[in-house]
Amino acid sequence: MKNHLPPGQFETESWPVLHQGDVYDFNEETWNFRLFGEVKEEIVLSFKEVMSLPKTISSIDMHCVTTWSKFATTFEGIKLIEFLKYVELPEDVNYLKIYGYYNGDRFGYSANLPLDKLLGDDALFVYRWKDHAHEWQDISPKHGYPLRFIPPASFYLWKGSKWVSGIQFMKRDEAGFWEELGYSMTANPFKEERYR
Ligand SMILES: Nc1nc2c(c(=O)[nH]1)N[C@H]1C(S)=C(S)[C@@H](COP(=O)(O)O)O[C@H]1N2
Ligand SMILES: [Mo]
Repeated sequence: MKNHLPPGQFETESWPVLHQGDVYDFNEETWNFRLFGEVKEEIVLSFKEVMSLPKTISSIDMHCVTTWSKFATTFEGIKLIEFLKYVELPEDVNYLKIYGYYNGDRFGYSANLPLDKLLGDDALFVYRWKDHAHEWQDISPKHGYPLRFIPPASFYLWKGSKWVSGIQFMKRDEAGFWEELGYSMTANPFKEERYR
């Protein structure tokens, strides 16, 4: 796969850390993953249940809206579609919000995304990574331990919630944390969709 730098971005070898608020302190006893919103029945999965889902290894480019891009980090994680097997969705559910921790609230951060762009190997809830300079290792607390979302490279990285807590299924597109503050709903780096 050829590396492709979106307009206004520069390549970095390092993996910068960027988020609002404090770092989530993982506790397996209280951790769970909720599937809710426009679903026939809400589901709550335990850490063990989530970690027993089938694994996928995938190399994904990351593009942060603050202009750094990191190419081809290899992640191990769980595809979004693995979670779809747990819920029955009405036909007109086309959007979702992926939630994550923010300052004491496990659902304080969120990002909205269109469901049809998240059906591949490059929409991953990840827990391990490596790259050409690093061996396989756990996602660190600052990068989202124990589980964080990495969106396909056709979305800026703010769509990748760290310390994930659940997925809300929606019939209409609704703004998440940064989108409410003026960032793009669609967030395609190749079209430079930074703000709205
Ligand atoms: N829970 C949570 N997830 C978050 C954020 C945040 O503030 N809180 N920031 C987002 C932004 S703006 C970016 S660029 C990426 C950065 O991920 P990284 O620190 O692993 O590079 O995380 C995203 N996920
Ligand atoms: Mo960001």
